[in-house]
Amino acid sequence: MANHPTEKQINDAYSSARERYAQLGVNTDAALAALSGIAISLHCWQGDDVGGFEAPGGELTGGIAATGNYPGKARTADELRRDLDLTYSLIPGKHRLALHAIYLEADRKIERDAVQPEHFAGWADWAKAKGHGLDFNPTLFSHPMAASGMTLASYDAGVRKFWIDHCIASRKIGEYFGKTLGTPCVTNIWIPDGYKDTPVDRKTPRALLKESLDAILAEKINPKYNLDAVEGKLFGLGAESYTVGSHEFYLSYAVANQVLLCLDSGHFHPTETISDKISSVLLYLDEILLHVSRGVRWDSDHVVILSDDLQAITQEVVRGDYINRVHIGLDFFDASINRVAAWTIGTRAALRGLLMALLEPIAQLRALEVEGDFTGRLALLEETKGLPWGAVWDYHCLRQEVPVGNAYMSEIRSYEKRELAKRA
Ligand code: RNT
Ligand code: ZN
Repeated sequence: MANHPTEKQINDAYSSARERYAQLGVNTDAALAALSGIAISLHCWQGDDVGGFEAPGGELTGGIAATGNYPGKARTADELRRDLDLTYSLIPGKHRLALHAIYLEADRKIERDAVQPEHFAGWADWAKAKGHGLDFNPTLFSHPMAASGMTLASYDAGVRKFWIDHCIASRKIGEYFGKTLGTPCVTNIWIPDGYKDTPVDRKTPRALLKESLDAILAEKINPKYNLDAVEGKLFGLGAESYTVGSHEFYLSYAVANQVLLCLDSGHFHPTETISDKISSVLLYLDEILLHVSRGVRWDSDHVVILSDDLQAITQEVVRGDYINRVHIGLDFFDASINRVAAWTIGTRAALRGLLMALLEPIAQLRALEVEGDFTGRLALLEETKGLPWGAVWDYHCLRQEVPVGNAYMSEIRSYEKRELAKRA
């Protein structure tokens, strides 16, 4: 197709980009080698609007919402895996998948507190065959036991016990994934608990949540197989006034118990960024999990794009030398566009952000900063935005045998006709 570059054009553009970067002391080959080693955890729930495959499937609750009704959402695990296979084939590198407990496979109804590794054997077999690591999330929403809006922080001991058992069962599934695939599974706990209106007791639900988490994490699991993470947030739909698992709650909990903290970019005040938190948190924790998302005016979970916010996150990960300590997961769900395209665009954006960060003339920037030459620092930072990083990205895609530019759209369009259109 005439509107995509030829191999020669890509190679030529790369050679001149490589020279340009070398003038600034940046080795583009080393940057690409580093990028190739980063596995992003794609979130399964973009593929079906956080529906899952429980029988019977329920309505999405918990104060999160997928809006839109673009045709073709996956109705079964096999359909979801086919969609994911196409997605991974359009993204350079080897990447992971984050599952939620509601994506189990069973021929009868399995209660959440009874989920077992066997219900995820189909996923583990697939992941093993395709070379993906797996991550996991217990699902504490879209369920009658979460109807009150409270789960692990409920005043009802029976409700708490049910969800504690679900989370314990989830950690065992994480352990199974880690053992089967030879790469640790990050099992991330997020709960929706909160109040729509101002409570008079902010203390007791938090004390109950702490007690529940202690019970869930009581059994030690080898971190070679499973790593536990906890995810806080500011508010949810219907829980505007009080969220039990706030940032301060989980930051404290993670530090005190040395579990991973999950920072979701949509879970803070709109002008507050997670990029500024990474270097603080990693002084006190070995590892963290990110949920890279894009809130538009609120925690809306739009598809990740190459925004300033994303670049600030990737810069922090790279500049801080944190690549091996930060698990990068995605968390968005847009049902108004093609779901395979949503994954592809969002993941490619995250990788492009990482590449831009890996290509920074960081030695020079640091020297300017240490010298106190903030004028020079600003000038060079602005200059880097116009450097030919796009030529390096195209070359990377070519070498990794994935579509260059938005040529991935023609594959997605033909898949849409061939497969998605048949899903009524
Ligand atoms: C919700 C949290 C959580 C969910 C997923 C589906 O606000 O971000 O991570 O998006 O578990
Ligand atoms: Zn999240």
